[in-house]
Amino acid sequence: MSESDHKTGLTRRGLFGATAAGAIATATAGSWLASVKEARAAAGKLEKAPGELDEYYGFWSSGQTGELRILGFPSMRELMRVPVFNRCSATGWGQTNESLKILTEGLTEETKEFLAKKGMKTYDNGDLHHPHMSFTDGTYDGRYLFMNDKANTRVARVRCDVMKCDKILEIPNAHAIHGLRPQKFPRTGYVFANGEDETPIVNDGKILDDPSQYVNFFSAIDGDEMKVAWQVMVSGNLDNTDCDYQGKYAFSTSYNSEMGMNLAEMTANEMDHVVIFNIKEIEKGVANGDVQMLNGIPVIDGRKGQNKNYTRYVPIPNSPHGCNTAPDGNYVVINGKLSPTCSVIDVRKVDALFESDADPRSCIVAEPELGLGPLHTAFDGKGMAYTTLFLDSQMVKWNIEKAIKAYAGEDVDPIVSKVDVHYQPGHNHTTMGETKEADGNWLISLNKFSKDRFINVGPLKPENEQIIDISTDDMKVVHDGPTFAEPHDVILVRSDIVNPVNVWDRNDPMWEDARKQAEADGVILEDGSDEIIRDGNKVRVYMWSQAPTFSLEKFTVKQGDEVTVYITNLDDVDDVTHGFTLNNYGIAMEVAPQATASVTFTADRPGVHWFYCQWFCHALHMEMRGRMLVEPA
Ligand code: RUQ
Ligand code: CUA
Repeated sequence: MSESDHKTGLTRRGLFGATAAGAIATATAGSWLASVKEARAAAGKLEKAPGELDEYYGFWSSGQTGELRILGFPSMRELMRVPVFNRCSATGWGQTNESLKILTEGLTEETKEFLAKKGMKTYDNGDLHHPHMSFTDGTYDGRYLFMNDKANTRVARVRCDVMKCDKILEIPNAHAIHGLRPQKFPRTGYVFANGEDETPIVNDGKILDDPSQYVNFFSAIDGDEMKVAWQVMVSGNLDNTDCDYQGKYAFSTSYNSEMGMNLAEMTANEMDHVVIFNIKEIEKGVANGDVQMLNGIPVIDGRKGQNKNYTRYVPIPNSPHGCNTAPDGNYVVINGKLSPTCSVIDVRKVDALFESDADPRSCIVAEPELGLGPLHTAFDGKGMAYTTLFLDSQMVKWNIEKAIKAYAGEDVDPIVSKVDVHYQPGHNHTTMGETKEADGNWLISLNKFSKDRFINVGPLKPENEQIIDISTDDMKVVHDGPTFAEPHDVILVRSDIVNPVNVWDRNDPMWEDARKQAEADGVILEDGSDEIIRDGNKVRVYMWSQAPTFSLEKFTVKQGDEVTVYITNLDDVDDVTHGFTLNNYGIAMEVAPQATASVTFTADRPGVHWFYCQWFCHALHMEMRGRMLVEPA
């Protein structure tokens, strides 16, 4: 590519066709400078002076990185990364006994066996798409965050009091959990989770290339217990999901109602569908035993043609994707993706589908044509909807009531304005936008491509996130920020709703096992006593840390011993986190104030091995170290 090609973006045009050409056209000459100035002025509202706190928590997915990220919003300062499905070198997630318990206890026996054969205890990767907070009465309640793993069919929960993952559940029967939403009313309650990939009901290899026997599963997880409450078998695949504000229905988009196995087959039909799940009817069916038990889970048959009151299939134009309930509680917006439209379901018309066998499409009250590639919609709580247009690289603002009028035949244009975003937006989100407390302050666009937006870092580019001021009708992009793979989805939560602690509770369930073991060994974790307990070839080393020392300057074990090191951080001062890193043993863990962390390993390398604290905690942090002496066998 020549220099001039680069400047004019010809390669982009080549790659992205008309879409990129549109984006380029807007970025020319004087108008561009003027808009930069305007954007700067508006961006002032985002800035936070040193020490100034943000009004919102942003809970970000990280896609294929597998972690949850916490940002201050609107300043976009990254505050924390919470390891969930990934491994974390800083905190020891995936290595400490506490995290391994969480990462393994929710796996199916079959998966455990499969992993054990590879010498693994759990998966090392995940694909975290959709983080959502628990609800009470239609708004966030600050208890938990739930999130999916598309890669290995899991759902995880993060405790908002400590911002750590405390449960991970593999979802049996289903394959690839994609869409996920917590029940909004009366509370969470259920966490609804879509299975995206179709497979045989019993997927043990007896049925292989016979798609006519493939099904898909919709799961309702009990968010308090973190157990699958029930599943519904459906026709077609399931993409995204959301539920109503009445506690009656959940909605899932299906981009492959054809049950096709390749691109041509998957996009063959003019119409796909949304599956509507009737929660009360399904609960009744489960209670009455109208189920088959599959891997210990009651499964309702809600496939097309069952003619029971569990599900309804509403035809929707080709390949719908996002599914978003408006804060007024009346409308669910289904985003067209391949169709340039969004379909608006009126929740009040859904009863009739179940009670009177009304035409399934009778619940659709609007289908505005918005632009190319509508993926997700956000709301301001004032009757406006904001939809990402992936192919057009735009955000479109539209009026829901006007769209309804236009659908009814009135001559009104629901589209208020469009703004270019850079480039190819997927999810978007407004502040509190998926709750009844949507406040209409800010909109964020999570863009899949950054291309030439930043200095070049090689063939793998960052994604790009943009904040849009929606206080005026002509939306203004007021912030660009690169981010690593991949800002799939985000929620923006008013900061007063989230109230984490500064110091751990000594009796936290997180180290209940360590506490029990210490008790059995006659050790009291919190009184600062250190002990080395030998139990055959098992050695348990209990020590505590207080800046800038470990209670043991050395401990001795024999080559081949199975060693468990328990460390309790006796500091109870905000932000004095210690760590334990054992050199050349591949071991590191975080020990936050008043926490206990433990790690088990085999001391198969003889010699002197220093351990040190890897969290800078004190002027004498470098001196916070000790030795493990391993006697040769
Ligand atoms: S889906 S980019 Cu995994 Cu959230 Cu729409
Ligand atoms: Cu403790 Cu560094």
